[in-house]
Amino acid sequence: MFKGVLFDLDGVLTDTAEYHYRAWKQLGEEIGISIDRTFNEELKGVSREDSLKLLLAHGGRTADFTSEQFAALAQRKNDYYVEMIQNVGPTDVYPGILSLLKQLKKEEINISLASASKNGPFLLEKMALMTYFDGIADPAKVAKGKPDPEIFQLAASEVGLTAPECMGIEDAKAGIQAIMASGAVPIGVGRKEDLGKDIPLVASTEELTLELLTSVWRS
Ligand code: B16
Ligand code: MG
Repeated sequence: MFKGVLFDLDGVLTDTAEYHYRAWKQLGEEIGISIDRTFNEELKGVSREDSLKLLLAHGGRTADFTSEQFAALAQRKNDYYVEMIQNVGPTDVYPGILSLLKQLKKEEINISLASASKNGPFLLEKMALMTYFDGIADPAKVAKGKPDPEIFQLAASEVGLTAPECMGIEDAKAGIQAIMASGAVPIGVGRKEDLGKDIPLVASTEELTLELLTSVWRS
Protein backbone atom coordinates (compact mmCIF):
# COMPACT_ATOMS: atom_id res chain seq x y z
CA MET A 1 0.00 0.00 0.00
CA PHE A 2 1.23 3.54 -0.69
CA LYS A 3 2.49 5.48 2.33
CA GLY A 4 2.04 9.00 1.03
CA VAL A 5 0.17 11.15 -1.48
CA LEU A 6 1.98 14.03 -3.16
CA PHE A 7 -0.47 16.72 -4.25
CA ASP A 8 -0.02 19.35 -6.89
CA LEU A 9 -1.95 22.51 -5.93
CA ASP A 10 -2.99 24.71 -8.86
CA GLY A 11 -5.56 22.75 -10.84
CA VAL A 12 -5.77 19.87 -8.35
CA LEU A 13 -6.77 21.34 -4.97
CA THR A 14 -8.50 24.35 -6.51
CA ASP A 15 -9.04 26.31 -9.72
CA THR A 16 -6.06 28.66 -9.39
CA ALA A 17 -4.66 27.30 -12.69
CA GLU A 18 -7.31 29.56 -14.27
CA TYR A 19 -5.93 32.63 -12.44
CA HIS A 20 -2.37 31.80 -13.55
CA TYR A 21 -3.71 31.69 -17.13
CA ARG A 22 -5.51 35.03 -16.81
CA ALA A 23 -2.48 36.70 -15.25
CA TRP A 24 -0.16 35.45 -18.04
CA LYS A 25 -2.73 36.48 -20.66
CA GLN A 26 -2.94 39.99 -19.20
CA LEU A 27 0.84 40.36 -19.06
CA GLY A 28 1.15 38.95 -22.58
CA GLU A 29 -1.34 41.44 -23.97
CA GLU A 30 0.58 44.32 -22.40
CA ILE A 31 3.75 43.30 -24.25
CA GLY A 32 2.05 42.32 -27.50
CA ILE A 33 2.01 38.52 -27.06
CA SER A 34 -1.31 36.79 -27.39
CA ILE A 35 -1.88 33.37 -25.80
CA ASP A 36 -4.73 30.87 -25.82
CA ARG A 37 -5.68 27.89 -23.67
CA THR A 38 -3.83 25.44 -25.92
CA PHE A 39 -0.56 27.30 -25.37
CA ASN A 40 -1.40 27.61 -21.66
CA GLU A 41 -1.16 23.81 -21.30
CA GLU A 42 2.62 24.29 -21.80
CA LEU A 43 2.76 26.68 -18.83
CA LYS A 44 0.87 24.53 -16.33
CA GLY A 45 3.09 23.28 -13.51
CA VAL A 46 6.06 25.23 -14.88
CA SER A 47 7.83 27.74 -12.60
CA ARG A 48 7.18 31.47 -12.91
CA GLU A 49 10.53 32.21 -14.58
CA ASP A 50 10.37 29.24 -16.95
CA SER A 51 6.78 30.19 -17.87
CA LEU A 52 7.92 33.71 -18.74
CA LYS A 53 10.71 32.30 -20.91
CA LEU A 54 8.13 30.16 -22.76
CA LEU A 55 5.80 33.17 -23.16
CA LEU A 56 8.56 35.39 -24.60
CA ALA A 57 9.73 32.59 -26.93
CA HIS A 58 6.10 32.13 -28.06
CA GLY A 59 5.99 35.81 -29.06
CA GLY A 60 9.49 35.75 -30.59
CA ARG A 61 10.62 38.33 -28.01
CA THR A 62 13.23 36.41 -26.02
CA ALA A 63 16.05 38.83 -26.90
CA ASP A 64 14.03 41.99 -26.26
CA PHE A 65 14.35 42.23 -22.46
CA THR A 66 17.30 42.72 -20.11
CA SER A 67 17.52 40.52 -17.02
CA GLU A 68 16.16 43.41 -14.91
CA GLN A 69 13.19 43.82 -17.25
CA PHE A 70 12.66 40.05 -17.21
CA ALA A 71 12.54 40.06 -13.40
CA ALA A 72 10.12 43.01 -13.45
CA LEU A 73 7.80 41.17 -15.87
CA ALA A 74 7.81 38.06 -13.65
CA GLN A 75 7.01 40.25 -10.65
CA ARG A 76 4.21 42.00 -12.56
CA LYS A 77 2.59 38.67 -13.44
CA ASN A 78 2.80 37.59 -9.80
CA ASP A 79 1.24 40.89 -8.67
CA TYR A 80 -1.74 40.26 -10.98
CA TYR A 81 -2.00 36.67 -9.75
CA VAL A 82 -1.74 37.55 -6.04
CA GLU A 83 -4.47 40.16 -6.47
CA MET A 84 -6.73 37.51 -8.06
CA ILE A 85 -6.28 34.97 -5.24
CA GLN A 86 -7.00 37.30 -2.32
CA ASN A 87 -10.58 36.10 -2.00
CA VAL A 88 -9.89 32.36 -2.35
CA GLY A 89 -11.45 30.54 0.59
CA PRO A 90 -12.59 27.10 1.83
CA THR A 91 -15.52 27.04 -0.60
CA ASP A 92 -13.06 27.14 -3.52
CA VAL A 93 -11.57 23.73 -2.68
CA TYR A 94 -12.37 21.37 -5.56
CA PRO A 95 -15.10 18.75 -5.01
CA GLY A 96 -13.94 15.54 -3.36
CA ILE A 97 -10.61 16.93 -2.14
CA LEU A 98 -11.60 17.54 1.48
CA SER A 99 -13.13 14.10 1.88
CA LEU A 100 -10.04 12.49 0.28
CA LEU A 101 -7.74 14.38 2.67
CA LYS A 102 -9.89 13.22 5.61
CA GLN A 103 -9.82 9.60 4.41
CA LEU A 104 -6.03 9.72 4.02
CA LYS A 105 -5.63 11.19 7.52
CA LYS A 106 -7.82 8.45 8.97
CA GLU A 107 -5.64 5.78 7.31
CA GLU A 108 -2.47 7.59 8.51
CA ILE A 109 -1.24 8.07 4.95
CA ASN A 110 1.14 11.02 4.69
CA ILE A 111 0.02 14.08 2.75
CA SER A 112 2.59 16.35 1.13
CA LEU A 113 2.48 19.31 -1.24
CA ALA A 114 4.48 19.20 -4.49
CA SER A 115 3.51 22.53 -6.02
CA ALA A 116 5.82 24.68 -8.13
CA SER A 117 4.08 27.73 -6.72
CA LYS A 118 5.68 30.03 -4.18
CA ASN A 119 2.12 31.07 -3.32
CA GLY A 120 1.25 27.51 -2.22
CA PRO A 121 1.41 27.97 1.58
CA PHE A 122 -0.66 31.19 1.32
CA LEU A 123 -3.37 29.31 -0.62
CA LEU A 124 -3.39 26.33 1.77
CA GLU A 125 -4.00 28.79 4.63
CA LYS A 126 -6.74 30.61 2.70
CA MET A 127 -8.54 27.33 1.94
CA ALA A 128 -8.12 26.08 5.53
CA LEU A 129 -6.21 23.01 4.26
CA MET A 130 -2.87 23.62 5.97
CA THR A 131 -3.77 21.37 8.90
CA TYR A 132 -4.08 18.32 6.59
CA PHE A 133 -0.58 18.65 5.14
CA ASP A 134 2.23 16.78 6.88
CA GLY A 135 4.84 18.29 4.58
CA ILE A 136 5.34 21.01 1.95
CA ALA A 137 8.13 20.96 -0.62
CA ASP A 138 9.55 24.48 -0.87
CA PRO A 139 9.96 25.21 -4.62
CA ALA A 140 12.70 27.71 -3.77
CA LYS A 141 14.86 24.76 -2.67
CA VAL A 142 14.51 22.95 -5.98
CA ALA A 143 17.18 23.43 -8.66
CA LYS A 144 15.09 22.08 -11.55
CA GLY A 145 11.31 22.50 -11.78
CA LYS A 146 8.75 20.13 -13.30
CA PRO A 147 9.15 18.05 -15.52
CA ASP A 148 12.27 17.25 -13.45
CA PRO A 149 11.31 14.89 -10.57
CA GLU A 150 13.00 16.98 -7.85
CA ILE A 151 9.90 18.66 -6.35
CA PHE A 152 8.15 15.27 -5.98
CA GLN A 153 11.27 13.72 -4.43
CA LEU A 154 11.48 16.64 -1.99
CA ALA A 155 7.75 16.41 -1.15
CA ALA A 156 8.21 12.70 -0.32
CA SER A 157 11.33 13.31 1.77
CA GLU A 158 9.54 16.09 3.71
CA VAL A 159 7.34 13.31 5.16
CA GLY A 160 10.17 10.79 5.59
CA LEU A 161 9.35 8.78 2.45
CA THR A 162 10.80 8.12 -0.98
CA ALA A 163 8.79 8.98 -4.10
CA PRO A 164 8.25 5.32 -5.12
CA GLU A 165 6.36 4.81 -1.83
CA CYS A 166 3.88 7.50 -2.87
CA MET A 167 1.17 8.40 -5.34
CA GLY A 168 1.28 11.78 -7.11
CA ILE A 169 -1.72 13.77 -8.35
CA GLU A 170 -1.31 16.34 -11.13
CA ASP A 171 -3.25 18.37 -13.70
CA ALA A 172 -0.24 19.31 -15.88
CA LYS A 173 1.75 17.49 -18.53
CA ALA A 174 5.04 18.67 -16.98
CA GLY A 175 3.80 17.48 -13.58
CA ILE A 176 2.86 14.00 -14.80
CA GLN A 177 6.32 13.66 -16.38
CA ALA A 178 7.88 14.74 -13.07
CA ILE A 179 5.85 12.17 -11.09
CA MET A 180 6.78 9.38 -13.48
CA ALA A 181 10.47 10.32 -13.39
CA SER A 182 10.38 10.31 -9.56
CA GLY A 183 9.08 6.74 -9.43
CA ALA A 184 5.81 7.72 -7.73
CA VAL A 185 2.56 6.38 -9.20
CA PRO A 186 0.69 9.11 -11.12
CA ILE A 187 -2.98 10.01 -11.39
CA GLY A 188 -3.84 12.82 -13.78
CA VAL A 189 -6.76 15.21 -13.41
CA GLY A 190 -7.83 16.27 -16.88
CA ARG A 191 -8.17 15.10 -20.46
CA LYS A 192 -6.13 12.49 -22.30
CA GLU A 193 -5.61 15.00 -25.13
CA ASP A 194 -3.64 17.15 -22.67
CA LEU A 195 -2.10 14.59 -20.31
CA GLY A 196 -1.61 11.48 -22.43
CA LYS A 197 -3.51 8.23 -22.66
CA ASP A 198 -1.02 5.95 -20.90
CA ILE A 199 -1.73 7.01 -17.32
CA PRO A 200 -4.78 6.74 -15.06
CA LEU A 201 -6.91 9.85 -15.47
CA VAL A 202 -9.96 11.31 -13.76
CA ALA A 203 -12.09 13.98 -15.40
CA SER A 204 -12.92 15.59 -12.05
CA THR A 205 -11.42 15.62 -8.55
CA GLU A 206 -14.77 14.23 -7.36
CA GLU A 207 -13.52 10.83 -8.57
CA LEU A 208 -10.43 10.97 -6.34
CA THR A 209 -11.42 8.62 -3.53
CA LEU A 210 -9.19 6.43 -1.36
CA GLU A 211 -10.80 3.46 -3.11
CA LEU A 212 -9.74 4.77 -6.54
CA LEU A 213 -6.19 5.54 -5.38
CA THR A 214 -5.89 2.05 -3.90
CA SER A 215 -7.09 0.37 -7.08
CA VAL A 216 -4.66 2.43 -9.22
CA TRP A 217 -1.81 1.54 -6.83
CA ARG A 218 -2.58 -2.17 -7.13
CA SER A 219 -3.03 -2.20 -10.91
P1 B16 B 1 4.07 30.99 -8.69
P2 B16 B 1 1.37 23.83 -9.42
C1 B16 B 1 2.36 25.97 -10.63
O1 B16 B 1 1.65 25.41 -9.57
C2 B16 B 1 1.39 26.50 -11.67
O2 B16 B 1 0.75 25.41 -12.33
C3 B16 B 1 2.13 27.31 -12.70
O3 B16 B 1 1.20 27.88 -13.60
C4 B16 B 1 2.92 28.43 -12.01
O4 B16 B 1 3.68 29.17 -12.94
C5 B16 B 1 3.85 27.81 -10.96
O5 B16 B 1 3.08 27.06 -10.04
C6 B16 B 1 4.63 28.87 -10.18
O6 B16 B 1 3.72 29.60 -9.42
O7 B16 B 1 4.31 31.99 -9.75
O8 B16 B 1 2.83 31.23 -7.86
O9 B16 B 1 5.29 30.72 -7.83
O10 B16 B 1 0.45 23.48 -10.53
O11 B16 B 1 2.73 23.17 -9.45
O12 B16 B 1 0.70 23.74 -8.07
MG1 MG C 1 -1.09 22.15 -11.35
